[in-house]
Amino acid sequence: MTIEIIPARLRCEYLDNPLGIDCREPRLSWIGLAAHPEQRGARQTAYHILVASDEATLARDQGDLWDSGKVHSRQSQHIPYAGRPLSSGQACWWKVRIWDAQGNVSAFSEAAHWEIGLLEPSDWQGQWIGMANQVAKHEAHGLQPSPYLRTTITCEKSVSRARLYITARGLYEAHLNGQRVGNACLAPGWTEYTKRVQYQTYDVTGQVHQGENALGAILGTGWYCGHVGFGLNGKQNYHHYGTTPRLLLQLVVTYTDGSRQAFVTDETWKGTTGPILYSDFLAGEAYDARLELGHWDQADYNEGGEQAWQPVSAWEQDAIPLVAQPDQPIRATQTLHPQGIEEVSPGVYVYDMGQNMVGWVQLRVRGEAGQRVQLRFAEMRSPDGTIYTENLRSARQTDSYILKGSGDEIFEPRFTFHGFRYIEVTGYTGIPDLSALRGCVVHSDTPLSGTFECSDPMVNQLQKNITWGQRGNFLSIPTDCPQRDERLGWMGDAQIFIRTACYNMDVSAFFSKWMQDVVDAQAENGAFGEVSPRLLVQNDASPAWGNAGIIVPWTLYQMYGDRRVLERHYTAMARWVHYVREANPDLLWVHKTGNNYGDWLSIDAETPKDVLATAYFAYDALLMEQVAEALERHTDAEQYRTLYQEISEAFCRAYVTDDGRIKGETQTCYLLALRMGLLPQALRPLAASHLVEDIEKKGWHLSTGFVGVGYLCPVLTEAGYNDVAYRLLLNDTFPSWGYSIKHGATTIWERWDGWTEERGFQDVGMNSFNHYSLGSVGQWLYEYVAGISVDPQEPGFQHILIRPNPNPRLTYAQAEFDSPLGKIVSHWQQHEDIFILQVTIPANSSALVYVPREKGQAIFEGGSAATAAEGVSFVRDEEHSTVFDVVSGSYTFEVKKQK
Ligand code: RAM
Repeated sequence: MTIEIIPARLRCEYLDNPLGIDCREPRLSWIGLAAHPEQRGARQTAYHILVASDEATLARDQGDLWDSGKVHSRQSQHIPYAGRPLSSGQACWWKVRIWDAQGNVSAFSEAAHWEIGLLEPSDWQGQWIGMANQVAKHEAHGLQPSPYLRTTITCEKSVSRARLYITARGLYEAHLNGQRVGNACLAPGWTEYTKRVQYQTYDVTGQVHQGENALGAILGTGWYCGHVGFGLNGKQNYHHYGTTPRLLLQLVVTYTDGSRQAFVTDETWKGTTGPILYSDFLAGEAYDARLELGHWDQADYNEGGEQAWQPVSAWEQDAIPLVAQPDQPIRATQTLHPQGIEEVSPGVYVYDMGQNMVGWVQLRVRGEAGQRVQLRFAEMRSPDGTIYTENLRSARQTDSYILKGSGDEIFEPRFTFHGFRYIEVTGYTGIPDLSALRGCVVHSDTPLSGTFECSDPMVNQLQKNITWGQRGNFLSIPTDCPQRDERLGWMGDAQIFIRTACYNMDVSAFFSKWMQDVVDAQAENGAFGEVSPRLLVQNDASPAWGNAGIIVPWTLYQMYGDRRVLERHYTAMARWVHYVREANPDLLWVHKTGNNYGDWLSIDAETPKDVLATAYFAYDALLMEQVAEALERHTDAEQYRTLYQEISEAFCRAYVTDDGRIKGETQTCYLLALRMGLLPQALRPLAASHLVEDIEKKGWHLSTGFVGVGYLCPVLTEAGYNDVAYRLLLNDTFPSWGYSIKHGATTIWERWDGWTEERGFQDVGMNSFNHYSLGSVGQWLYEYVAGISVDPQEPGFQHILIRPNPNPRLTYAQAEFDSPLGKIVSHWQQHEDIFILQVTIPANSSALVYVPREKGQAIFEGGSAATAAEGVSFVRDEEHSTVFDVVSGSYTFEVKKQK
């Protein structure tokens, strides 16, 4: 017999071969691939994991750290390491083999590995260092020069392995022997710095050698002490956590004789300032190439040279824990080339990247020493073609480069990022052409995991805009916007968008990391924040914002099967619900409502705040019941169930009439009540019809804000108004997604009316053109149009629902999604006389497939009656579809329409 399933894509804690993790029982995952693509029903029945302390041992099929033995299980995700205790720096090599349903065993997979970081505070032997006095002396308006720090070290023996553990309060870029270390940007990333600071681990074996080596770093201010958030009304929006940046690192070298030596930051290091006059998130970077420090990061450098290097300031370590970064670093992931260039006035050039993007540009220029080129960044242009910067508020988003006059010069900033489509270039000698600039796209490097496409070009542009919005705003944390003086981790935005985000990219590690920030921002009284980390906006959270603390872990559990995230944060989640409940004994959420944003930025449709809040309170209870069940806390589950029922009843008594009208009568009122299941069965169709009446009254337009928009199309489809959902999707008159696209949007706007034909730009006080919230319709495209979703009873796509909802306005729609178990495909197309649905279900999973058909239409699969097809079993007929149970594999269902 030949094997049916083989293991692939080995991951540890969601990452490929992570270095320096600080989890003592990391979870191991793989996917099973069907050995033969045409095969159906491939599944795993057992696994065997080996973990060894080095590659050679593993190659001999020995697991000196852990040999799981043969374990009868279909589980391939999140299997906790259960071998010998792991200590700091331990390398772990692993592989797995699996058994299929026939009892055949696969070969062992390729080897994968992970490595433990520095687990104990005492592992860190160095001191924090910086150039406090020197940089503070030069600071103006919160902008300070970047310190360059260096030392030389001597490795006495030949090197077999070297690891650099490094972090900063601020940002760092590490250098070793003339080379930059790694390709992470804006490291160590943002956390609630008062509670934890992340570090990174780099394999620098190839960069360190026997003899003298130079070790150094450049520091930036970043979230720690640079500008972040509002600078409105002269408010100081820098020095949030400290005043000058600091570095802490430890280079651990293992010699070929097995001995080890650690080199650390301490008061023997030297520092100076150099060409980076400042590099700040909001202000941008100013760089004077004439002040470059030559080969400062090499061993033979003369510290007494042009720029005097001075002793650093040093500080002992404190009690704030250092933690390994658990998610993908921020990286420059792609390069965009400008699409156009225009001289808008003499010497003022405006470049168009063709895409509203986040990151920076690389400038190529030639000229004389001392000449200054300035780059200003903007999302939009004014009618006269000049860049429109009013919506940036106090963020200057300006880079400047002073030439050293040495032929071709290339400038790329280090510790800033901008949100922009247009770049204004001034001070360029000669006439710049398109090759003078290239755009570097920068974001947390979450791998793409999904695609959606259909026959309507506008919808395809919408999908692109949603993905670009996600890309640009996922920078260490989910931010609201990347351009103006804000860029904060708004909770409401994140919760409404997370499901869409999960389809587009693998955000498992990213959101697991952020959930810790959310809990770190939780107050003593149990309240989550409006933003996490809790910066500038200090008050406790609003309805629909604080609820992110429940919705985010719940979604991670659903989408990735991550039970540990629920376990870890269960107490925090329960404390939040308790906080709301204590303050609202009547079960209508009217007290402790924070800034009470309501259905933020809706269009002439003010949803009563208490209605929205109470619906979310009920939703908390509903989700907590399911969380408690998942964790087998049955008594808690029972209590949350009761709470949910009681809130629903209170909601109905207070806000719902006998004919299903809801106080406020906005679209969002109905959406919330329907989505959160608050109405008695009999009132649901009535409420849905009131919802549709309102849409019709508005000329078939939506009026929802940040909150309601996420439920709009899903609720309509579920309630039997799929056609109305499509109508809203395909609309291009105001307000609609299509309206912004018709006017050239390449990202999702913060406001439906960010720009309108009648009034032009909205209020400059708050008008971002790159905000993902209104893009939460992406969930509906994947789950309802293409029809891929997880069976809530079997999280992590162990069981899949394929339930497309076609509409005559599209001839095809197709989604692919790299689920935790492998690729899922749903692709439908319809022609005059036939509807075809192609489905792929990954090995080790199974699905219920809802094939749309009208009464009397026959369904075929692979040419014969579907009921007779291999791997397919008939479940039931519904009014508009037939439901089949299918095992893993690829299927083509055809429904022939009667003429
Ligand atoms: C603004 C932004 C943000 C939103 C808050 C309430 O700052 O629109 O996205 O969450 O308001």
